[in-house]
Amino acid sequence: MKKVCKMLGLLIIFTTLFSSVCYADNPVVQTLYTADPAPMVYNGTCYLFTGHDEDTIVNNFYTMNDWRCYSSTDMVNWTDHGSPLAATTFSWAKGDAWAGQVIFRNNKFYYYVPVTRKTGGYALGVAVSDSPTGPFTDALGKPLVTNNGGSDIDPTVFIDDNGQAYLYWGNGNLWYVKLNQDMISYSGGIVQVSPKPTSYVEGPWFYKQNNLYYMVYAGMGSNGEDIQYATSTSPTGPWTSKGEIMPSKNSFTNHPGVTDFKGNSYFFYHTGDLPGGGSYHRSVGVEQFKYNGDGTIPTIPITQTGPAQVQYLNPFVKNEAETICWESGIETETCSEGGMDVGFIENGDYIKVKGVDFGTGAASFVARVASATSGGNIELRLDSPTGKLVGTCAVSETGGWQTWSDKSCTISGAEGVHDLYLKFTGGSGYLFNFNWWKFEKSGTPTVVGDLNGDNSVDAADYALMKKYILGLINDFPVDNDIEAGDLNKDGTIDALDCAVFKKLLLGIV
Ligand code: FUB
Repeated sequence: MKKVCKMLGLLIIFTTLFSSVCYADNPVVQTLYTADPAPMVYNGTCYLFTGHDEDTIVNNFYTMNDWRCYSSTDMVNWTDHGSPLAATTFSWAKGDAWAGQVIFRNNKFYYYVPVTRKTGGYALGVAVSDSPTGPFTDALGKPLVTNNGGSDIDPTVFIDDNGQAYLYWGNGNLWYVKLNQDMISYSGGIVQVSPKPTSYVEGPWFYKQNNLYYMVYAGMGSNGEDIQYATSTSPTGPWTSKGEIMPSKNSFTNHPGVTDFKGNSYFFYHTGDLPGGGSYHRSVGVEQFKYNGDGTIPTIPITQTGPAQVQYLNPFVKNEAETICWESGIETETCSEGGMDVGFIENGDYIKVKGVDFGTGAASFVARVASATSGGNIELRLDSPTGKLVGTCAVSETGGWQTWSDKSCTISGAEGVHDLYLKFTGGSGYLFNFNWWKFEKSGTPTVVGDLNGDNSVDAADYALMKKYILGLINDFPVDNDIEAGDLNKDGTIDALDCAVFKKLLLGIV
């Protein structure tokens, strides 16, 4: 995967030098092949669960061992959370981590997936976790649904306004059950949808919008699977077919995932568009769309640019190195400090982070890095891998690939909104690993909690914080709102910061 992305990076640099083509943002993930997208919005973040086509294809068929999780708050920069669930989590499963979906209920996350059974045939399992990023564990120790072993794949789950949850699934035919409140059992029998939506094949995605139920699915198109949809005024049909939304591209299959996020509607799909791509090496893409006035879905073109960014990225808080819009050459891996880090960095590799708001300017940069060799440099460039150099952070040996240390450098000329390129340079071989980064602002350092800028942290600041949480004010008198108000350092100002503030005033923290 590393080599093919590097080739694509070179191709894009070449194209950019000789034309006005922008750097691509689709496919969403370039570090590995992803398929079968399943978005889920939770707590102001869009989580994207995907399947994972392995680099090495076995028996010229889908070779899929685990699922992956990514998240974004701006729909262009995606943070890699690694693998929250694998087929091996199900002791009764043989493999084949095909298309699944996650939903939140009962203060837990439920992951519905198809796998092949050790005893033969496909079945649907359900895994559960307290966190959207996992790890998920098998909720039952046995399949949730075994119906028609050849066709029990691609579960989609939806909870209606009255609390009734539905699980639809199926290849060739479409079935559903009504899930119980516990989400790991169902009542009533398995119902086969008849008639099924026109040319239904697989990959259903079930949801409701403005009192209309939507069944988006992979149908049989003229050149492999296309995405079609049907609607109904009832969660159990009958379904009225509405036609094609998107064809397949460079892959026999396509697979839909639809969600609203921060007031926009998004359509996820997969293609074979990464270098080395194809039917068994797919990659997830995303497009923004608008429903027509009558609730119908327009035809959605597959683009390289993807959606517009919904909010700029704040460089003055800790940002994970694996928060990426586009990359060339790098890979991600599990980090000893938690989450993931960026590894396998070689000379010339880079990470693009889109739409970074430096405001009135950055003065310095700090990176959390580890290196077992002589290290290298992080060049901080604006708007392209060869763009304006605003700082160079030297990374020396730290004593091991997971022995982490902070390295910093001064910054000059980073103001306003830019795409940030973290370009890695150095000798040959792997240079260093990269966990997170952060810029510091020019000027007087912000006092955390001093929201009115009077150089003290007191009840007047707490009152401002409460007004902010209640939506009565949109910012604070100080310039560096986030830095001053984000007391728990999670990148946003919310009720959690208010709680920390209260403890601060009471002298508890
Ligand atoms: O990824 C394996 C299978 O291919 C999925 O379960 C189907 O939806 C199709 O995308």
